[in-house]
Amino acid sequence: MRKPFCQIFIGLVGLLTAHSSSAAPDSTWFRDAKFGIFIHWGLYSELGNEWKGQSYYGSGEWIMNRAKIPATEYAQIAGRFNPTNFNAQEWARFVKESGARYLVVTAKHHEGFTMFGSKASPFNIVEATPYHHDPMKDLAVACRTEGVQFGFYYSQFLDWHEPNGGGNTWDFPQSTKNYKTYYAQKSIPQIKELLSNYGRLGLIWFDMPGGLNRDETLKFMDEVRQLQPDCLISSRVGNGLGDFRDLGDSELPPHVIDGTWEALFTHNDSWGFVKNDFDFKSPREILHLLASTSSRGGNLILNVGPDGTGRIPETSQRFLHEVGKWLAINGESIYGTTHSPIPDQPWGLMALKTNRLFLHVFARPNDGILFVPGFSASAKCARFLADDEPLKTEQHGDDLKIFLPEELPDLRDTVVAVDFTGTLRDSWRNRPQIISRQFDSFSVDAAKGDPAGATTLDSVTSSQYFGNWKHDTLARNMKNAKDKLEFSFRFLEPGDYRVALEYACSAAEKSREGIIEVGEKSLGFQTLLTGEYNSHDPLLFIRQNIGVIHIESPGILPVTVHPKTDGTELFWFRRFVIEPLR
Ligand code: JFZ
Repeated sequence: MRKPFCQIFIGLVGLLTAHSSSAAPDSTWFRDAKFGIFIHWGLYSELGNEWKGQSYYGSGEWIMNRAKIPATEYAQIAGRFNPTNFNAQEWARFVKESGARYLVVTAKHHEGFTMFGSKASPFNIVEATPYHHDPMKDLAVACRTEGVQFGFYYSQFLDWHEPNGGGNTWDFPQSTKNYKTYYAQKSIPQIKELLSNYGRLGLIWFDMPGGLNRDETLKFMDEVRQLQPDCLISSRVGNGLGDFRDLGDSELPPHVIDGTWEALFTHNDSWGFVKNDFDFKSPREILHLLASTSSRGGNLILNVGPDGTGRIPETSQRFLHEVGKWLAINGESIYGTTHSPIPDQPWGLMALKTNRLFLHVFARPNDGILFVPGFSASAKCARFLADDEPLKTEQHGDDLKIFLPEELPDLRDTVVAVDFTGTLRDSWRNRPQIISRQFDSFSVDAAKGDPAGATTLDSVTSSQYFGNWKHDTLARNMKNAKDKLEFSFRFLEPGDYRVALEYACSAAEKSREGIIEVGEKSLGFQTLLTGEYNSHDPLLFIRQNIGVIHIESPGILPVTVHPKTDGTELFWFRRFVIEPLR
């Protein structure tokens, strides 16, 4: 009796696995890599956000859409696209020396032009430009030589060149479009070319899904799986699918996120090359982004935009070289780590590797004492990664103190490695926020609070230049007195502290009364106008000093903010700023 049942069962499993080649591939290499470089490169790189004598600001790869350039006129740019400064070895070495472990390059962006040779459309770099060469072939080889994982970005739905592609309604009316035709004739054939002609790909980065339902997306993914079962697929394939999750552009999550994910930032304020954009993030800012994403359990992919000749901006080269030098010394604290069991501290943040906790010290406390709360294991030894110098430690229960010298090896991010025995309990949430006299100012973000009543914590998107998105986690919907945001603050030292609030407030909310309770003490305030919210404009915040509190003795105090009376929304609350007064 048993045997036939077993056979039926095995037969069923066999059927299921044969039907679907969509088994998720192993993403270990990606999770361990932690740092990737993104390159946006296309015909838009030739324009640099200038069209007919006019300068545009913000994401340069959108110029065709913003200037509503007719597809036939835009296509003529290809006739002068000749990237003679492109050097695949140099690009691959740049990625390698930045300390990044993977490269993602735009094979086709929304403009519809492919940076690789394609039989599916003549609108490609080999056929339509004087360059007559496939740079992606060289790049794939160069990356493999350097040991860098290689992947393509491919805009699978938006294609402003094609009548049936998504997005271009200035040339091709919506009513005439047939997306199925576009997928069948260009998108899927080109994806097959990418997966067939460039060797093994680490990943394929789809973007801006459209036109497909869940089943169709699964079928679409299957096309990839069949050609390269190990190739990871980004979540922007759509319908909640994909092998790793991409956050919103320039979004850093306030908490640990489980699973495999990637935060994406660009080095200046555009993805594609922009002539007038010199707003580059400093090496320090990049290092902080990298440590922050590792600490929350994810990857950082940082974009650079080469110009139309194939040159990566000199500032990007220099600053990423600095990042690479730091990683050569401190890489152990990034690669292969898992999220920190302990949340961000006033001095910096942490990441974990089995029995070693890495402390990224962004700022030295003025008394040189690094305070690590929630250290539930036993610390054995602590040292700088930079010079192996052992550091004195003291542990009282879950409080660990590490004594730093006067000078730190790296003012941007000094890494302290702490070896321990036992287990570090995961205590990211509901930890008291440390406030002391060790710094001049302490920020406590709304995201660290617990909403009560109708209060919600929301990621609110706003924009500076076009496509330069900003994200803030804000406490909202605090309308009635019982709609609160609750924190606990741990004051390490007695003294006077100023409490300030940072928030946005529209006309409807203006002049509402609110209360901050710190232990027994209560501070009243009235909201001030900052302006109306519009996702395509910057969201402005005010920092309002509320008052001074006197702390008699060290300890943990509950801190709550809420409206004084029932009514309209109080404000959109971003953070507390606490300053020890001297
Ligand atoms: C897309 C592109 O439109 C843009 O040009 C660039 O390539 C960027 C990396 O990706 O823009 C997006 C896509 C998704 C979100 C935001 C911008 N999102 O989910 O927040």
